[in-house]
Amino acid sequence: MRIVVLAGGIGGARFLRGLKQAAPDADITVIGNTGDDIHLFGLKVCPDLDTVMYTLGGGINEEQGWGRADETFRLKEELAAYGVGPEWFGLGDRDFATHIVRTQMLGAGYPLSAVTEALCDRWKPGVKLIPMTDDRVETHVAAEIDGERKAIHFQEYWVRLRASVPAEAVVPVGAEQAKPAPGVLEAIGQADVILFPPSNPVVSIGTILAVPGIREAIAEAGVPVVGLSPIVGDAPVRGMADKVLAAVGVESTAAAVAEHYGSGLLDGWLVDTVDAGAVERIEADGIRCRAVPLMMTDLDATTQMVREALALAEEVR
Ligand code: GDP
Ligand code: FO1
Ligand code: CA
Repeated sequence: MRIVVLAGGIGGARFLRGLKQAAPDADITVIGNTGDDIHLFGLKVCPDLDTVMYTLGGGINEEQGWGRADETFRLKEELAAYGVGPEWFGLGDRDFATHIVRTQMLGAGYPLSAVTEALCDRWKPGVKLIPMTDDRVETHVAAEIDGERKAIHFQEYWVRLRASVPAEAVVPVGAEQAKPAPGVLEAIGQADVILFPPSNPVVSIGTILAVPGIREAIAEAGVPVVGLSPIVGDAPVRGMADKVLAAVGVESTAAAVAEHYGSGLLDGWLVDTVDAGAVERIEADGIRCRAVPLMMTDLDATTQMVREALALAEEVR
């Protein structure tokens, strides 16, 4: 079975671990979000691609969900001693090596998709990980900061400000001109099922869908498209997705997120059992819906979630 997954960082990566366990023989292609990418210290950092790569490759900091296990911050300290920041973004020594290799290869002319493949030669994530695009896309957030309306990089909004001010707009800068990376449309066209893990609907999956051609290819693929809600009990399980959902006028409920994707895109949607009351409304919108436990507390719970998603895909096929 060929499975395509659109993934952000932590939510996507943890879901993928369950998918590998639930469908060990499947051919899995992951289309990764690159809107979170940021240039720091002259290096290209791809947080969501790295989170997927490290999580599936056994190098992730499990407690944090991002960055490397057994990490140190000597280089960051030395840079800070020169007064070189930003101090608010925690790049560790081990992680730095990834960004150096990536930046060197990009400088030599390799596209990000080829660089990602080369990095995965080391980590062997057991899936084909492709960035959504080889072109530069950067998510910016418009917000009022210190009495002034500004557009700042998504990472500055998320990590430095902890989404503490309302986001007025979320803009995937460059997306309109971006082309899907090689292999993205082909994987969608050959998929037997397409899954939206419980990733951020705006800044992870929304950004991937903003690359012209990807949304259309999914809608026209003619195979089941099934998503899992990242919102449980009217709040994100982790992080501040409610802040970016508000910016696009979507309530933080499992039903509102399903409607945001819409029945033109989604065939099936899983909500957590605490949101069972929303099933009827979602089905009335033309999206087949089931309420099952959606907390990725451990690998077995995650694997069971994935099985439910694959079962729903068979129901709507
Ligand atoms: P990020 O790029 O690291 O922010 O990760 P993603 O975009 O892939 O996923 C973030 C989303 O995952 C958040 O909105 C969380 O609510 C959701 N999430 C995290 N853990 C869980 C979980 O155990 N269950 C569900 N349903 N959602 C989760
Ligand atoms: N998230 C944080 O909250 N603080 C950090 O200092 C931080 C550093 C960082 C470094 C490398 C990397 O791959 C990810 C990192 N993240 C950090 C996570 C990440 O940038 C965000 O949580 C997601 O992109 C939000 O979607
Ligand atoms: Ca992310």
